[in-house]
Amino acid sequence: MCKYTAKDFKKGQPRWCPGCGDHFFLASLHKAMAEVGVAPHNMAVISGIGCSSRIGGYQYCYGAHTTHGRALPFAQGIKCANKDIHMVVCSGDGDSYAIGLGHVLHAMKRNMDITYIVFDNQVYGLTKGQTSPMSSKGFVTKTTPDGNPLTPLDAPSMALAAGATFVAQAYAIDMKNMVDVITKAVDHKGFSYVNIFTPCVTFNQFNTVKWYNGHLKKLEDIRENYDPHDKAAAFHLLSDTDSLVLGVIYEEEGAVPFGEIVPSADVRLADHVEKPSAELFEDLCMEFR
Ligand SMILES: Cc1ncc(C[n+]2csc(CCOP(=O)(O)OP(=O)(O)O)c2C)c(N)n1
Ligand code: SF4
Ligand SMILES: [Mg+2]
Repeated sequence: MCKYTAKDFKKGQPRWCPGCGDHFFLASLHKAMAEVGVAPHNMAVISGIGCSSRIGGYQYCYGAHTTHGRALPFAQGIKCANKDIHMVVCSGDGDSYAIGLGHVLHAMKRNMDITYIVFDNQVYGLTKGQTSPMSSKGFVTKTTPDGNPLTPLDAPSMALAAGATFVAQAYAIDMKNMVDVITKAVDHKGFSYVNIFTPCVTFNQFNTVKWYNGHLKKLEDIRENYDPHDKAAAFHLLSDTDSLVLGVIYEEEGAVPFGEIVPSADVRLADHVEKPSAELFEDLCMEFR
């Protein structure tokens, strides 16, 4: 069996600001995929729109940089065509929790075998610093010049309530912990959701590295003998920590993925479609040149 390394997934030069947390996540994703033993040709990274969503172009595997808030519908369609592909969906906090939220809730409930990563920098980065649903109360941005009057959305509790079967959080700067969390998420059978705190060093001077170091708590430091299969304990943990906790918060035991609930979806549509002739395929390609 061929063993892949993180280097096999590397492609291109990321165009993120120096010091952006997204650089750390990218390196960790490649490490985690190599650890799980996925071949690049069996993996797809689908993203929405945002600084974070540029990630779709930075690895050697299948991928698509889709439209704002719509990465999950694309990814679920691809999973229907090829259920065997390892699917990683990457999105920003604006992409996921603002314009894309309806899709997020239904995807969590549907439980397709997809790993869903949200780069949560608590701001709209690509459009130069507007308030997002995850922005901290008091954060001064171009859209809230007197400070954000609202408290951030409690995304992990929302995920639990929506029926997500794997809920975790990580911090981009703590790469060791992040690789561990992503590896577990990819191993999970069903929809695995990971919210990653990642500093936006250019447009978020509120949630700085210093702020994260002072606010984020590691699960193992605050709970002894924590049972991630206990949903009530997961809700309590999130409530006790204002959801600023890192680690695997919940994993449903014996979760049944969508393909087993709906057996007709457990096929590869790609095996059931007539393949176009070489001439027709060439004609089609010409249309898009
Ligand atoms: C339909 C639509 N509405 C708005 C936009 C403008 N837009 C592009 S990215 C973005 C928000 C990005 O924020 P986030 O998802 O948090 O990603 P980040 O850049 O912070 O990584 C917005 C509003 C768009 N591209 N398409
Ligand atoms: S603007 Fe913020 S999120 Fe975007 S690349 Fe720069 S630091 Fe990263
Ligand atoms: Mg953002």
